[in-house]
Amino acid sequence: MRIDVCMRVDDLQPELISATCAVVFDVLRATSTIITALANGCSGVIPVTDTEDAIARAHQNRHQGLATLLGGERGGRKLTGFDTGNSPLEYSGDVIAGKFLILTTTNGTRTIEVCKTASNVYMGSLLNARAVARRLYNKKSDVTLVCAGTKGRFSLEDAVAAGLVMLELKVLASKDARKDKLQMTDAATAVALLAAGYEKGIGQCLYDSAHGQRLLQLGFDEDLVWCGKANKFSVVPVLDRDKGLITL
Ligand code: 3SL
Ligand code: MG
Repeated sequence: MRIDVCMRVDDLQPELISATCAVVFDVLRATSTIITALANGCSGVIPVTDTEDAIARAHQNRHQGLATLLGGERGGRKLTGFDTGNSPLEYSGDVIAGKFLILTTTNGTRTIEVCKTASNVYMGSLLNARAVARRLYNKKSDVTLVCAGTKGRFSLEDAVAAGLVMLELKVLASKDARKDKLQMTDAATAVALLAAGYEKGIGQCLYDSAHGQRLLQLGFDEDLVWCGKANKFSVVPVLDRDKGLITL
């Protein structure tokens, strides 16, 4: 199994990932939010890139009698008229269980859209890194770990989460007698080395990152604590590309 890493979504060549599984990482905060919502009983997340489309999709869902929340952010802040923002802490079980979530965010939902050409599209973050590694290792197909980045720039926290998945994959491979288990590109080796540097406290990468500092300025201190909890969940959300729906 060959593992590559795309350091920012703008570098992704959609045709090159069509034969691979893709894992989307937007640790701060879209994929952490999606993972939290689904782990707390959300019926499904519909990622939408455009705010007007998100509003229309929420109307459509409600018209069909489906319990639905409209969530999302621009500039990190909840959008006017939306039910919820993009903080994972807003999606506790009492709020989200049994409901669909229409979610639009600046980088994360765009990255999910771009990855739709992949054979399978999973959601990854620090919260579920071990579970993602297990799913990928069992599947044995080639993989592209796709870091969303922030507005076209590299984001440290996404690369560290991809690296944590790499470290977990290496643990699985070390226990497996098969030869030729992991073929890592230089990018995959780089993120593994990066994550290994944080092994004693991986959540620190959120405080070292530019977007983490921006969220602290906006008052989202608790989001950094939450998003830094490595392997809190064993769920691996997957996108149904035809329905545009993410479920477990
Ligand atoms: O860009 C995104 O998708 C968001 O996760 C960014 S924010 O953390 O909500 O600002
Ligand atoms: Mg981000």
